[in-house]
Amino acid sequence: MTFDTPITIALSKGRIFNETLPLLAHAGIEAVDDPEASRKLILATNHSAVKLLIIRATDVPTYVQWGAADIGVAGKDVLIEHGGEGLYEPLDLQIARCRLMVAGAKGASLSGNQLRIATKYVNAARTHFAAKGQQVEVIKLYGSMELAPLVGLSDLIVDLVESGNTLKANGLVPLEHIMEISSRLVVNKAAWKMKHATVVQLLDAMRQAVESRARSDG
Ligand code: PRT
Ligand code: MG
Repeated sequence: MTFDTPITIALSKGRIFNETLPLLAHAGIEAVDDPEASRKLILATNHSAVKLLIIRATDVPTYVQWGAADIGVAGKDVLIEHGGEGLYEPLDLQIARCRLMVAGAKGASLSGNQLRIATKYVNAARTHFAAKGQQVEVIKLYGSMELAPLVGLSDLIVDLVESGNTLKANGLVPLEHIMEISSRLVVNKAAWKMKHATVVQLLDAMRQAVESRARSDG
């Protein structure tokens, strides 16, 4: 691919950066610096027109919404909490996969009204319990949700589960599956129009990478 139009891509460090890099490589984009080694927040790539912004996972939709980045990669969990305003979400990258679950102490009751739910995922939790016709009290936390039921802050938590080790280490068990989570490519709505050819080219190359990996995984 050639890039005549400047393109800025917002990514978070860690699993999203690591799993997005091979997909970008399929579009011919390679990072010049390693974000784990560098303190730079704007990383150059092998194309002078393409830059990577390294930001907090929860900030990715905000940068893309306001056009500070043209494109971003964000977990579906983060997109649900953000609301998706100003964004298109054209591609499921099938990376950073996990499950959003209700968890609690073994044998904890899932039914009843006025249950207290501690979570970082307030929108997703409210929607889930409302769909079951259950009135719950949602307590917003920013991390370490597993602690809440142990000290009586909440009856249950809503959190992401991958291996289940974090729950297990704190004597909790997954109780109810809410949804499968993966990361999505998001595009600023104005960039989608103004930089259409370049964005679509990049999108198609990444889609091919996702599809060929899905085929080789069976
Ligand atoms: O860490 P930071 O506060 O900077 O932000 P973040 O946690 O939002 O970012 P990051 O990079 O950790 O996660 C980015 C995205 O990866 C999330 O938005 C999810 O879409 C996705 N993802 C995939 C996960 C996990 N797997 C995951 N296991 N995000 C978080 N976790 C956490 C989970 O919250 C829990 O604390 O890992 C713990 C559970 O893991 P297991 O393996 O013990 O079950
Ligand atoms: Mg994290």
